Amino acid sequence: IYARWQYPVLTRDHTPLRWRYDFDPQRNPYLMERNGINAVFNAAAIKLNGEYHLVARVEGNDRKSFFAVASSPNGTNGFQFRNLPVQMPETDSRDTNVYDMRLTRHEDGWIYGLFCTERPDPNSPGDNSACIAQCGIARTRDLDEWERLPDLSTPSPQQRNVVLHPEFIDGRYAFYTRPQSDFIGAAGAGLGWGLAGCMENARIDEEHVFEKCAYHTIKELKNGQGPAPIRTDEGWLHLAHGVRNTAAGYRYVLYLFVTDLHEPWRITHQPGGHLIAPESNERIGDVSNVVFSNGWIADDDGRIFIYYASSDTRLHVATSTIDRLLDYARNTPADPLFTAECVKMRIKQAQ
Ligand code: M1P
Repeated sequence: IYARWQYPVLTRDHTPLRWRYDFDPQRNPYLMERNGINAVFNAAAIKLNGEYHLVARVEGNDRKSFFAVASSPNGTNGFQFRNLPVQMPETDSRDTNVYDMRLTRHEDGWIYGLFCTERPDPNSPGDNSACIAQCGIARTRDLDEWERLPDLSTPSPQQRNVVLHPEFIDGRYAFYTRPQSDFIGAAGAGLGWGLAGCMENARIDEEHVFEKCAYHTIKELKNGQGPAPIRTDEGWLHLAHGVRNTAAGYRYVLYLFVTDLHEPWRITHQPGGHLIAPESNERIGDVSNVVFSNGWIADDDGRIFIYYASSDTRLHVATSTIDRLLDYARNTPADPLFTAECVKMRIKQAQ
């Protein structure tokens, strides 16, 4: 279905040495690291001016994440970070942490970056575990200069994994959301859909869940939209993550589905099970047994570059084509939800 490339495309060792070391012998006589980087993972992706660009989540040893652009001439290797990380403007309410950007080249002409902004919960002062996740919005033309816009407002108390749809729907901006009851929990919910009149003060008044979690599936506990969907002749191709709970903690896998071209909230094909699950070394990292994707690139020749991170630690690429992924979506059976049906499905195929 896809080719998994052997080596990660980005790791913490790819970050420029100057971000980590002070090379002034007066200030750093022992040449020791001053600003360690813990991980480079969950990257947005876009092809611009013939180059493949990632806006990676770079996490310092101090646990704070920031965004940094790394580019490659071919999309599968040779990614190099720009000299400096992104200086993301802030709103009046400072971001404690920002992460997991999704880039959308919108038909209005802007490139939007939607990301999670995390802040302490003002209603629980002193409780360090009480925090609020919301969707931050910024836009750019070149990935260098960013204009920050007000956060997205939705009926849900918290949001993560919000993604902007690339086209207007009924003249309005359309969003994939992930309503949450609290910071971690999205139990029983699913992927939401909502419309807003503008991006300068984006506000969704009605949010409806169109892709629900389900018992004994790969998305039993929660799910989240991956990158912005890709337009194909047969519908919008979506990548998402599904999460289930286990004795060893949460397991994150990636799955694919297709929605109608004119009604992008209506699912037309949903193959059962995962498309990508953690394998070998990918299973181990800061948050083990996780694969997560918020970036993919559809090239002009039909190739697709799927950038996925493993265990919140490093970033990989898998390559496929639109044709293969559509064939996968069309012909892989949906999850029949019952063991006996799964057996019947295999017997039918074997005969
Ligand atoms: O640790 C796994 C992932 O957890 C969160 O994703 P979700 O909100 O869907 O549970 C995010 O923090 C993500 O960055 C992280 O990779």
